[in-house]
Amino acid sequence: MKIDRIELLHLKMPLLHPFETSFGRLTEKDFYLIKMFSGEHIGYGESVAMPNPGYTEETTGTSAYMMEEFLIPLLFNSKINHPDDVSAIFSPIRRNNMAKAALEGAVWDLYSKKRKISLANALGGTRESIDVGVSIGIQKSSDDLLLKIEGYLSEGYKKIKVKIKPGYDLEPLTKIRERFGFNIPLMADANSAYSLEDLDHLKKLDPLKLLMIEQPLAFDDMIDHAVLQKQLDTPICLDESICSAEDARKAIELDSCRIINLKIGRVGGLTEAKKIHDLCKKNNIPVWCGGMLEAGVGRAHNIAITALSNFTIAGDTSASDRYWQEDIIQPEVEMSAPGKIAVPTSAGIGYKLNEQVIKKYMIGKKIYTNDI
Ligand code: OSB
Ligand code: MG
Repeated sequence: MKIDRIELLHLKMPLLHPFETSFGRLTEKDFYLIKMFSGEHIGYGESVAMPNPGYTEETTGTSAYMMEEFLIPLLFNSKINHPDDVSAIFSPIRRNNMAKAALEGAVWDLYSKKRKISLANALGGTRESIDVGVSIGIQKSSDDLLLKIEGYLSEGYKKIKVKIKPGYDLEPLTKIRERFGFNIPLMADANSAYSLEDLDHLKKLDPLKLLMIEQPLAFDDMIDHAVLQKQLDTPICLDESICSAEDARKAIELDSCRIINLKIGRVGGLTEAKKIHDLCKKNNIPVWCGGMLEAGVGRAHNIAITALSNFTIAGDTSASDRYWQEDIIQPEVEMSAPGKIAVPTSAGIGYKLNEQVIKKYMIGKKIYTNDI
């Protein structure tokens, strides 16, 4: 598969609602859309890095720099027979997983378009539709939070994930249980806001019977999470700490978590995501697909990987209209039934680009041609 040209389109899209976590507040998505040209086909990818290095070390700017300076030249200089080759091609570069995943995703899309199969099928996915939930940022008041949850439940979302931080945890979660009962699938995501010193406090979450608590401790920790898991009934789910299949293996061996949030960008691409999926399946660790407030192309990649069999818990990939006034794809991501999104069956990611919307939000464009 020869790549003729790569375009990096820099977009800034305002979020419909600001998204607040323990690491900051986001009002717009600043990202790169990748167009990869090969013969008559175009593959699409999206860089999911955030503008600031608060979630992981990468940013929109560092991912662009790594793509331009190192990853695109490596791709142009290498022979690609299968998208699985890309991780080996990128292996001289340490980490920078979101930059790698953005380009690798476009290669996977190209590959499936050339073979005229859906990306989900190319990855080995078998589901016709996926279950989806919603991740709700920190709200100004508990009333705002309860109102939002009521809306999402009525739309059919199958999992409610609430961001928490010290001082904003037991109270909102208790109010949710009081209001909606113990039957709603509820979980909390701390984005590394606690330490083992909070052990006694975190134990107070157990009676709330959360589906799981996501990444309570440090982003790069596995040992303390194992200590905490021993003391908690609530299953720990790791997000930030799992950046590779090797990380997943170690976390499983140490019993640092009982569930894994799988994000394509965080682990460096679809090939690595599939490896983690397979490893977790073998070890009876359920996975679900996390989100990075993606625009349509990233969202489409998430839907495709979620078609794999061990994605047994609803993910964070909500419909486009939860985030955007207008999305960059056609059709937009919509629920096909309450709490479900149909997995596209047409070739590649299964969505077309909406060039008009892209033009509206594009603030820059760089073109790299393969002269080799
Ligand atoms: O921790 O899962 C996270 C968004 C940005 C960075 C990190 C996270 C999130 C979310 C939102 O929780 C998920 C989404 O709706 O895309
Ligand atoms: Mg998370």
